[in-house]
Amino acid sequence: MSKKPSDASALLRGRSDRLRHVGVAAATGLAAASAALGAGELAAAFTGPDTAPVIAVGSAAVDLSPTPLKEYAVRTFGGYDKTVLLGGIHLTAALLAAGAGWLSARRPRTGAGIFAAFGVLGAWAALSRPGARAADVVPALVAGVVGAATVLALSRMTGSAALPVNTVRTIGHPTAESADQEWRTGSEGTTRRAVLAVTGGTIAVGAVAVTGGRILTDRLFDVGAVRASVRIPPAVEPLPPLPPPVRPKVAGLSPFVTSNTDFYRVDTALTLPRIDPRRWALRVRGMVDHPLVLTFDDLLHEPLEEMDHTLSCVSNEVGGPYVGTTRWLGASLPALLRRAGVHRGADQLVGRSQDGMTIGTPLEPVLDGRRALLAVAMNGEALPVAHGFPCRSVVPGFYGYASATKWLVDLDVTTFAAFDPYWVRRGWDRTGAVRTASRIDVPAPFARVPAGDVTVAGTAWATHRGIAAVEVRIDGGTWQQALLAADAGPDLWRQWTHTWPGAAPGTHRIEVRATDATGAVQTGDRAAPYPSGATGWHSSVVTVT
Ligand SMILES: Nc1nc2c(c(=O)[nH]1)N[C@H]1C(S)=C(S)[C@@H](COP(=O)(O)O)O[C@H]1N2
Ligand SMILES: [Mo]
Repeated sequence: MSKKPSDASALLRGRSDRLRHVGVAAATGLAAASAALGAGELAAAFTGPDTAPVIAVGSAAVDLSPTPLKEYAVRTFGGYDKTVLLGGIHLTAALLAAGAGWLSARRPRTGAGIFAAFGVLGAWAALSRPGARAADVVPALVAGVVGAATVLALSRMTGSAALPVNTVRTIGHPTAESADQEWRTGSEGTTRRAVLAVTGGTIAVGAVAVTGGRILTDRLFDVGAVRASVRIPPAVEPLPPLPPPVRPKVAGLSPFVTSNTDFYRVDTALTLPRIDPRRWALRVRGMVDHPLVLTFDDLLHEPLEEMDHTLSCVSNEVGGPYVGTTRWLGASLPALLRRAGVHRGADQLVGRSQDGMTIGTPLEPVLDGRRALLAVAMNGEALPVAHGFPCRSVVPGFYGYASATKWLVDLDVTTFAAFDPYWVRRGWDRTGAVRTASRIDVPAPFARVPAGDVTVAGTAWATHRGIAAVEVRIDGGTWQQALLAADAGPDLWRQWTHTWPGAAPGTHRIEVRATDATGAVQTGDRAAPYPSGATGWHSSVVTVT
């Protein structure tokens, strides 16, 4: 058949028309997804925030994602890694939903089947969560059913607006003109405008349900009020305030004690575990003579101890921000373990959190006389929810992943041979001892400073060993002793200052290295955080003007 110009324009019209059909079909998929997620969020108000489909799938994704990807996420997105993950899940869901909508224009049952399948996937993800109950599958299943039903209804409606069912059945593909005409008028009384209104309306209702469901869940599962009402007794022997000389007066140097709001947060929780301390209990079990169960009240009736301590994350890059100093208050962990009666041969203490995290600490150091806590407070207030309310462990000398279980519910006295905790299963070092680290805070990287004497200042830590010396060098020259501020104890970082005399105009590199109290000099060899903590000297490039 030869094509005349009129055929070509009809063809074009047909093409743009088909595009419009694809667009509408994709929109019905989005509308079904919106309705599905809305229904899922509303259902999660009954079963808990972590059972909402996106959260359940996201949490499963976090656990399944390979270590390099997790490391990349923490490194690249820092504290926003969770936002990026949830954004990614929403975007993926939107693309899949659009595809399912497009498919359902031709094959409504297949489209519906895709939504149902995602409901089942979400239910599986919810069940895979530690401590999951059977009811936790409800939000995802509800979402799947609502999504399938919505895509069926909408595709039927669009189908009848675009192509009368009998047209399709009897003569196959209608011509562009006839389709366009039907589309405009609708053979079964459904107009295109009505289809768009229903699709848009469904998207809007779904979005409102998502927001409403989240607000409702946050209200129903809020522990802010209980937390505010918790009265934490003072320490039996309160520590004196830290002496001012621990922090040199240099603008831009980090505060010696990190405020709770500025304290770094690293964990795998997409929604914070919200634990009502009245329903909380801590079990001590495993290789012990007397397994214990302590309520929050029991814990508060223990003699409480204070401990000043610098906590750091193994994922912290050289010079990075995942380190902070705080005054913890809590019950003595070694005292509790002694009461339980630890069996000979046990060499690992595994903390389990309410959200299923497992963190293993070598047992010997926990019992070697150092202070280690079941902390209930941080800087004079009950633990913030993000930092483990109502109780977390803290053992100086170890990175957080190997000592500082937040939302702690279970302490298992065991062996390294018998159990690999969460991060160890992912290849991280099972000991988790903090490496010596030092950081330049002042001048800030790429700062411009006037020529002459330049003040350099920062912090250094070798938790539980302590810092004996800090050295600074300029442009690879000889190492100069920095001036150490007062020592607040081996479990704390130590701040330092150094005067760089007669800095000349140009670009210069400042480097720092520390020596711990055992006399070991911080290595200059660069290593990534995986698998046992970053090494290498922090440096800062500045321009002297
Ligand atoms: N339940 C739970 N506890 C956890 C983690 C976690 O993911 N879940 N992360 C650990 C890690 S890797 C670190 S560095 C510290 C961080 O504690 P913070 O968030 O209070 O600073 O918590 C530890 N405890
Ligand atoms: Mo960490």
